Amino acid sequence: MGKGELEQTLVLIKPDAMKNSLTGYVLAQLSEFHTGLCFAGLKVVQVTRMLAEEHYVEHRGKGFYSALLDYIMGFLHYPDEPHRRRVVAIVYQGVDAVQKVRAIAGPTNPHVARDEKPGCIRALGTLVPILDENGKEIDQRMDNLIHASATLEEAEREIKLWFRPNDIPPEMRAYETQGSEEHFYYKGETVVDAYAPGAVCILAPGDVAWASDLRALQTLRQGLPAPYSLRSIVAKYLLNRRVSFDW
Ligand code: FUP
Repeated sequence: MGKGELEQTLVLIKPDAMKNSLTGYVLAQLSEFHTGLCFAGLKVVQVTRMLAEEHYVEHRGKGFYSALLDYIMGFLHYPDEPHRRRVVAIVYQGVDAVQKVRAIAGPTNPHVARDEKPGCIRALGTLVPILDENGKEIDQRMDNLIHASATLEEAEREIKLWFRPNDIPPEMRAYETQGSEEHFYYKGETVVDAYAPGAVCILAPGDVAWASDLRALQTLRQGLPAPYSLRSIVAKYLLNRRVSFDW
């Protein structure tokens, strides 16, 4: 497989698309027949706050940030049905994967999408005003049905944020992997090498990890600064696990 053919991008089918039964429509729009792209990974995720915060880290502090987290976690579309708060996360692979998917997704703002690119997926989305405690509009939330990585760099960051290597068949992994030779446990915002009550095992000897994660974990365990935050590494290992405490 050539380098270009290994290009990957992350797509999230968000809770508004799930609620409106648009999953099949999105998959059809992005199908191999239309795009030449194929699945490298696909999973159903109940989005934790940790994952939501890391995914949208560039928007921290903005007026719509809190609403954006509630949206991707499914609270807004499924307030009374926690079991339905899910996102479908997909890694698409193939030539020009990032640009092809962005083109079919369309502009971020659904109103702009309708004006500028009728027929794109996000043209079916909507805008929701965000109000302050006095009912004054302070910002707007864009319910735009899908996320699609904007650049190759974002795609790598996002795929490593949502997917473990083992979620993707070995021949389809686009980024360097490495086998762990040690245990790594997550405990109270730190990484440690031995189990203690409340600790969660992230990696065990023999497990396959993204090489960049493993290097960062080793650095963080020594208390040194790493290029990636601990939460951006461990979030994917905490997905869909039923545990006694919340993240
Ligand atoms: P995109 O890369 O197209 O997803 O766009 P951005 O990274 O700029 O925005 C991320 C998400 O924030 C979008 F899906 C929509 C949401 N958003 C709002 O809800 N309100 C805004 O004012 C801007 C963005």
